[in-house]
Amino acid sequence: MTDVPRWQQDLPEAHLDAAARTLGEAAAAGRRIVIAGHVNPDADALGSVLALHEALAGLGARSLPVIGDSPLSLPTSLAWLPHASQLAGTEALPDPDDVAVLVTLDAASPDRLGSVARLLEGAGTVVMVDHHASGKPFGDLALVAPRAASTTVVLAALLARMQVALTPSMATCLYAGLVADTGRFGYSSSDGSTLRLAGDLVDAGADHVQVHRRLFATRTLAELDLLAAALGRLRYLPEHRMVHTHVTAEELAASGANGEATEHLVDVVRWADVADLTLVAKPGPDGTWRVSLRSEGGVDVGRLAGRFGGGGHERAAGFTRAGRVQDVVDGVVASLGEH
Ligand SMILES: [Mn+2]
Repeated sequence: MTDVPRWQQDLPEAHLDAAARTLGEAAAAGRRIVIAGHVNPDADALGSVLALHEALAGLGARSLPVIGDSPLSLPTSLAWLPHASQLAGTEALPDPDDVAVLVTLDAASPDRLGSVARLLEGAGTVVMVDHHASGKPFGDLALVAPRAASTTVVLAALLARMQVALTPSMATCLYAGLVADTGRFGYSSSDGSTLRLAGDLVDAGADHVQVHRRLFATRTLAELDLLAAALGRLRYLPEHRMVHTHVTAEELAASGANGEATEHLVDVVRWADVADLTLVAKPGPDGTWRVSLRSEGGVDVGRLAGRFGGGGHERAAGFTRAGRVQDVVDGVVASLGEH
C-alpha cells in the first residue's frame, strides 16, 4: 500500500478507531443508530447515508437513514440509489433517548441537519463525518477531513476500519458521492488516492455507468428550457473575469423542477473561457436568492461566501441572501474590490 493519503493526515487515527469501535459495538448490540445527511441532499450526503445504513444494518444495528427535510423529496437523479426508498423524513424521527448513536454525514454545522438537529442533545454519542473546511466540528467525535474530496472518501476509510466488506450497492452509493463531489475527478481535490478509491469501488461492484448516466447525462426537456433561460441572460464583468446569471422563480416553477435542475447550472456556466469566477443565483424560499460560486483558483470563494453568511470550499461555495438579484451581484463585486 502507498503512503497515507494527504487528506487522512488531518484526521487522527484514534478518531477513526474510536468511531469504528463505537459504531461496531452499537450495531452488534442491536441498538438504534440514526444516520443523517444534510437537508436538500446531494449525491455525497445521500450516498454516504445509504452506504452506512446498509453496512450498519448488516452488522445488526436498528439503523435509520434520515434527511431532516419536511416534506422529503429526492431529486430523480438520486432517488434510484440503492436503499433510497428506506430513507425517512422528519416524521419518523425517534425519541432522542432511544438513539444510541447519531451519525451526521456531509453536514458542516448543526443547522444543515434540519429537524434532525434536535437529536443532537439526547443521542448517546454523536459522530460527525464531514469534509467541509468552513464547518465548525460538533458532536462527541468529529471525523472532519477538509482535504478529503468527498464525505464518502472519509466514510470509505471508516468502513474499512470497521472491516466491512463492501457490497456492490454500498460501492455504488459511495461512488456516486465521490464522482459528484470531485466533478467527475476534475477538481484539484482529487489525487492518486481518490482515483485508487474509485478503482476499488468499481472493483467492489459499483455501477459507475448507471451513476454517470443518472447524475450527469439525463435531464428533462423542462430542465433544458431552464438552462436555456439562464444562459440567455449570461453577463460578463471583464474587470473581475466574472460571469454571472440567474433564473427567476417563474422559470423555475414553469420547468416543474426542484432544486436539482439548477444544481448543475453553475457547472455549465463556468465553461465560459473568460470565467475565473462564476456566480449563479437561484430563487430560494421567502424571496431569498441561493447563490452558487465557483472559482478557477484566483479567488477563495469559501471565504467570499463566508462574508455573506455562507460557506463551502476554496473553489466551490454558496450563500443565501434576500433582496434584488442585482444587489446580490453588486454586493459580491464590491466585496471583490475590497480584496
Ligand atoms: Mn460533500
